[in-house]
Amino acid sequence: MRIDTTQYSMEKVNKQRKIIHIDMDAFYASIEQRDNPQYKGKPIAVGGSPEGRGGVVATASYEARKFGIRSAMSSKQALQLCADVIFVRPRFEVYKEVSQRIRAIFQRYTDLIEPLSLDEAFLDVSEDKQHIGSAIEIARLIKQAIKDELQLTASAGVSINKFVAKIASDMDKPDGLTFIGPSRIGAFMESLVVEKFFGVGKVTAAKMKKMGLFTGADLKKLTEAELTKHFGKPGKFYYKIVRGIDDREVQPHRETKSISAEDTFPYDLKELDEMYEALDKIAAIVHDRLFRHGLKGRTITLKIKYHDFKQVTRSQSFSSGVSDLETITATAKKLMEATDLEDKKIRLLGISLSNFGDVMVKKSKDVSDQLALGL
Ligand code: DCP
Ligand code: MG
Repeated sequence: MRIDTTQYSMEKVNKQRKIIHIDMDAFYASIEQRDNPQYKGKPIAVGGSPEGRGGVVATASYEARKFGIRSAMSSKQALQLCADVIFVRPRFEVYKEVSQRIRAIFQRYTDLIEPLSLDEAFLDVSEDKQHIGSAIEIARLIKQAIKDELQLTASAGVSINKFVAKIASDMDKPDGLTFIGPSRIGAFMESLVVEKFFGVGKVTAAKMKKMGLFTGADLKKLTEAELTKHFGKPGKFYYKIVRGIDDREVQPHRETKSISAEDTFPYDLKELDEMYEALDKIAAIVHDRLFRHGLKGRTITLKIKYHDFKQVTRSQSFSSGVSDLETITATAKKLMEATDLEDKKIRLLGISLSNFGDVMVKKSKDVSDQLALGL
C-alpha cells in the first residue's frame, strides 16, 4: 500500500497557528496598589524619587497616566504634571514572584511560552494541553485566573502570529482582550502607522515619512526589491509583515543572553560632547531594559559604527553583576575614550550588558542600590 504523504505535509504547512500575547496592566504600579490599599485609586509612580530629583519613573498607575505621567519620565517632570503623585519604591522580589505565578498559569494551557519581560509573554496555543481549542477562550481563562488568583489584570491579544497578537494586546488596555482574525489582518495592517511595524525604529520611520510612507497601505505599494533597495536587508521583513505574514516561532527556551540599546544618528557625530550625550541616552534605555528584566550583567560592551560602516566593539567585565545607571554610563564613556576618536565620524553607538549568570535582582540590598541612585 502506498501512503500519500503529500496531503499531510501540505496540511501541516497550511495549518494556522493560534498565538496569544499577554501583557500585564501597569504591572509594577498595579502590584503596589494591590498590596498597599492606601494607594488604590491614587496617582502613583513606581521608581521615582520623592524629592523629585534625579529619579526615573519605571511605571505609573492609570490614575497617574491621566496626568500624562509615563515610564522613563524623570520624577521632576512627573511632579510638574501632578503635584500629588506618590512615588513608591520598587520591590523587584515581589514583581519576580508574581511573574513566576503568571507563568505557572500559562503553563496550564501550553509549554510554548516565550517571556519577553517580567510582565509580558507570547504563548502558542495551537495545541493546548486542555484541548480547549479556542485561543480566545484560553486568553479569557488566563485573564480570569490572573484576576482570581493574583488580583491583577492583564490585556491579551489573540491572532495567528506574534506581531499581530502583540499589537492586539495593546489595543484595549487595561483588562482588554482583542482578537484579530485572518480576515481582518489585511485591513488592519494597512491602517497601521509605520512606527508600529516590528523592526522599524526612529531613524527608519523618519526616512519612511520623508519618502511619503506613513501607513501600512503606503508601504504595501512598494515591491520587495524597492523595500530592500531603500531599507537594506530588513526590507524583506517589512514586505512580509505589512502583509500580515510573520513566521517567527514562539521560542520557549530563548534565554536572554544580552540586553542592549543602540542609536543610529540622523547625522554622523563628530563632537565629543554629542557622543557623551548620546551615550547618556542609550545607557538610560539599557538601564530601563535591565530593570524590566530584573537582570544584572557582568560585562558591558560598547559598539561603535563609523560613517564608513566599519565597526568596533570594546568590553569591560566586572567580578559581580552591575545594573546601575552610573556604572553603565561611566563604563561606556571610558570604553569610548579608549578608542581612537580623532577625525572619526560616528554613525551609531550601542551599549549592551551580558554575562548574566543567575545574578537576578533578588535581595533587598540590590533594590536599595537602585534607590540610592535615585531609582
Ligand atoms: N518598566 C521599566 N521601565 C520602562 C518601562 C517599563 O522599568 N521604561 C517596567 C515597569 C512596568 C513593567 O516594566 O510595570 C512592564 O512594562 P510595560 O511596558 O508593559 O508597562 P506597564 O505594564 O507598566 O503598563 P501597560 O499597562 O501599558 O502595559
Ligand atoms: Mg504591561
